[in-house]
Amino acid sequence: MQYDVREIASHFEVEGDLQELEPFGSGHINDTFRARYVSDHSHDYLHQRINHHVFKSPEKVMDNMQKVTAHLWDKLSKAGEKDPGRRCLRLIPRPDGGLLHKDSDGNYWRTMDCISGVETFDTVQKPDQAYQAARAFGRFQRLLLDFSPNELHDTIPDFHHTPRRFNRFLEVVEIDPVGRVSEVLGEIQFLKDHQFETTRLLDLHDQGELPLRVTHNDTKLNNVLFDGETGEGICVVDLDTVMPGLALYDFGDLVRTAATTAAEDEVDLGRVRMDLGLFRELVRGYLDAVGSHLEEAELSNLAFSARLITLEIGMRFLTDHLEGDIYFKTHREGHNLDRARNQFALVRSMEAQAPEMEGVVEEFRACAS
Ligand code: GN1
Ligand code: MG
Repeated sequence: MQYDVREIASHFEVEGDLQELEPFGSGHINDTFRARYVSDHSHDYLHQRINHHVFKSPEKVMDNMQKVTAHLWDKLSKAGEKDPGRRCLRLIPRPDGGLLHKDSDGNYWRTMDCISGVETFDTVQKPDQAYQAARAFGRFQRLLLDFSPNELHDTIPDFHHTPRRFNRFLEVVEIDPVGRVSEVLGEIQFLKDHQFETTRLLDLHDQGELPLRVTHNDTKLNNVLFDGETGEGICVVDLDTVMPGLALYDFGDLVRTAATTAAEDEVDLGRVRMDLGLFRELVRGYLDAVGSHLEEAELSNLAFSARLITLEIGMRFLTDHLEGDIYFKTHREGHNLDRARNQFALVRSMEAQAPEMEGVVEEFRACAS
């Protein structure tokens, strides 16, 4: 193993002796290990390396995470939740109370409880999972409605500033650092054809119609823990990017990953389709949890938000391909390009079904208000 996780783990207040250690999860940025500790009982923890090239200030990431989990924990307890530790992440400190350990190579590590008896999914296996995931993210949004976004750091500035992402993409096309531009002219044109849509949500925010909220900013399906027995979406994880943001980017990002049964890097583009039945479950779940608190412009852009964030993430994959794969982890040659093509196919499928998607939103928003 590349890291001395055993040594790293010794800096946190974990109980018992480390017995088993394995790489965990499918994230594109951080490295996560699940560790089993045994004393008179056995308990699992997660040790996670925060990628400090992406998160330039890990202390600020932890400060956000600590504040948000404390808020969620408090609200869950006050609402009578007997076991908040199943519905909210719990950070494990060092003996001096700090939440980070910097190893001898300059890597930053944190430790969390590993919630047991749960499952995660990279793709939806059945419609109820879409409903459950949306309800979990909707609940997360609802519990954070009274938490001021001003209390949080912008840990990755302009994270979902689609127009600035677009400008960066154009710069990279111009520089063509690794000589790949000529191979992807069709994909580049696809993005240029969509430029006019990239400002829509930020314009609405500037006009005062979309409020700044505390948002998750990485609402992939696999960031929801499902209870292994009941199938309920019980906990939202991966709080690295919790920041001030627009709720629509969160809803849209969930649609991107949970309204299709194809993986984000599926190369058979015939399989990459927005499934209206799954979209229906997502709208229903999200509005069940938080619909009555959303503003008019949030409700009326639910369908659009899915197209926008799918375009944005596809653009980020293509940009990374053009930069020589320096940001997202890749596992094969052309991986980022495969991902970008996949996302653009999904945008096309959403565009083809835009009226039907709007119809679904209309149907459920009547119940939400
Ligand atoms: C990254 O590492 P992971 O899978 O949690 C990325 C997200 C993208 C996602 C695409 C900090 O998330 O923004 O939507 O990949 N996280 C960061 O799958 O850039
Ligand atoms: Mg993430």
